[in-house]
Amino acid sequence: MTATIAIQQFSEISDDDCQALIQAAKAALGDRLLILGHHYQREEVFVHADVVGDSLKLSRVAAASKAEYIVFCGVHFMAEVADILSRPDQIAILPDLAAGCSMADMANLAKVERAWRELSEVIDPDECVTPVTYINSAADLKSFCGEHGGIVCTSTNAKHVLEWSFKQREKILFFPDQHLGRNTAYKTGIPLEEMVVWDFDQLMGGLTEKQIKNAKMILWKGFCSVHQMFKPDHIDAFRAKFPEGKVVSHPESSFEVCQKSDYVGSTEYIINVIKDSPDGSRWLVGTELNLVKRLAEQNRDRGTYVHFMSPTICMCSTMFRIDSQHLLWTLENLVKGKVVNQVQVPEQIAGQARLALQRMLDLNI
Ligand code: CIZ
Ligand code: SF4
Repeated sequence: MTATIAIQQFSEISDDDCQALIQAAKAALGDRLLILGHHYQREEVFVHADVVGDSLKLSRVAAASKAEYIVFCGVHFMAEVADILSRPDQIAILPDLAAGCSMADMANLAKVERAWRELSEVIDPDECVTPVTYINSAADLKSFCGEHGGIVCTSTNAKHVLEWSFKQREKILFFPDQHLGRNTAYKTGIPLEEMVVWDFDQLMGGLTEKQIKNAKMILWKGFCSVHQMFKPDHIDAFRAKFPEGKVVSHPESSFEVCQKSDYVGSTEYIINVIKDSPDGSRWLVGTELNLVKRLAEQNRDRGTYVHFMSPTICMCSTMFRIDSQHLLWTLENLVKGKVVNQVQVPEQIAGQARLALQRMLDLNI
């Protein structure tokens, strides 16, 4: 029996050499393999993806795929979603298991269950709160939502998901990203006064009984370390220099940044807004650096300038862990019939998580 090839054997292979070897491994695996690539992925890996997109698009592709192996160039929660939505005989793989999401890690099941228990001292959450988890969360939190009549959202469909959720129950507990929750709820017409932040390190989230009873939107105190780098001052400085320029931000950015932006939306939205803009326009973009660099590259030929919002380099450092060497390592093992870095969600979690994901997919947004 052949042994698994160790990752150490790949660390010395240059990026350039990896490119040809990855192509050869892909050719050997043919349609038994599907590589999915998230927009935030670095270029040398991104180019090998069979399908690129945001987590919503990629989760739909994973669900419809016939491939035996789904290699996800993204982060851990995305590979979990691919595993949950694919058939039991399909295998989801994450080329580096350390590629997590720091925002997803800001909520965990113990803390969310504690919040639910504490809320039940003041209101009956199963009667009046829809739990909504951003797709950037561990599978057991999606399962929690499935079990409690809740749902998953992505940044592309968050508004529709919140509208659905308010039809079910009068309040929402939204985790883990307070910014996506706040920016989206505001867009659906909820005033800031009806939103509170649940500080998971404090008893009762640091809130009074009255605050909880009056709130429509209970926002988990999580955030994305990449998107929190964008500041209103960056937008002011851009507008002072380029008054004709436009600003587009991701809703994981702060409320103040989103309010100052001309457009706010998910990665797919940002890509389309810039693609559809007139030749020669100028953009300031508040989202992950690899995507902004790609947009600058793709639009340069038509005289369109794309600027990154922060003066400091900030990219998704966890996504960055998926490099050519890890992708090649994964594929060469598959060629030899060896599966490395499989992401498998236990069925007792996957069942309810699938329910919460399916409620989202059924909205057809
Ligand atoms: O949903 C996704 O893929 C993420 C993480 C961001 C976005 O807006 O696409
Ligand atoms: Fe998570 Fe932020 Fe990276 Fe997105 S950019 S995967 S939210 S750490």
